[in-house]
Amino acid sequence: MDFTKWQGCGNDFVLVDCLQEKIRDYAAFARKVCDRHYGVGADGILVVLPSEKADFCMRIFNTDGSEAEMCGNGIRCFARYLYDNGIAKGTEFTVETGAGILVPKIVTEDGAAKAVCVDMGKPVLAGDEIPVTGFGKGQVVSEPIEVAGKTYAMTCVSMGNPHCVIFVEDIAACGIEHIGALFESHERFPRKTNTEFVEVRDRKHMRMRVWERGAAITLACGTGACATLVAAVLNDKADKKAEIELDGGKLVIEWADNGHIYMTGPAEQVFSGEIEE
Ligand code: ZDR
Repeated sequence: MDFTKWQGCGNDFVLVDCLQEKIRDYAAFARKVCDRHYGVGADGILVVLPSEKADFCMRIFNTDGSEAEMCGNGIRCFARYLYDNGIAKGTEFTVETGAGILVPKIVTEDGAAKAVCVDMGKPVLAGDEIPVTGFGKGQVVSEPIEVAGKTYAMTCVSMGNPHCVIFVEDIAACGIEHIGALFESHERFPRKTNTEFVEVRDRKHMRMRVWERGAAITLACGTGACATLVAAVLNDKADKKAEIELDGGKLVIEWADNGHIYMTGPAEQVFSGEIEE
């Protein structure tokens, strides 16, 4: 089957266009192709499918085969694939995801795609919808969570997928490689969680590292950057528009007056290939 390999801020994906191809077992295929030694190597797979409710439908599977509701870096790659190959009509279209119908817009310069700005919808803040146990319908803002004998202050946000944001003084010393997995499967998170460790530089700049559910440390996380901006605003640490610096690049995130989050950043095709399922 034909595939293309993409990256957005170094968060990388194998994209299969299932308007043309067919994958029999998504989970097994994701585990196989995402493997960096025995496969193509990626943080997840993106699948293009037809939709009855929107122009297209996107599904995403993590390296461990689990399905995520949404993927911020992924949807920019997904959108650029459709635009660059003339599959989408125009620069703006609708995509059905596990986080509802989202609207990516290709930002062009002299007709060529430069970046993608995605209307990511409204963040979900009710504890039981994120989901985080113990807060009912209330928000989870700077609440204590104990991990490896230490108490952290967590702020939780769903962008369709669950995020737990932890503000730290020194990101280099936060120990993400040891504690990330403990947050991911903490009993507070019935569907597990993505966790962002964030150092606030000033009200318009933050530095973030992510431990992704089902994929471990990755170079970037689009939905995680959106969750970070929301968490920083809720804790009065940042303005409603800020630049978030990830290991693999920068994203601009805005929480607009209509309540929607807009994420702008790059998406690039790296190569194309063919693989057997
Ligand atoms: C974090 C992510 N890469 C993005 O850019 O939003 C999404 C990947 C899915 C994530 N690992 C999850 O929610 O399981």
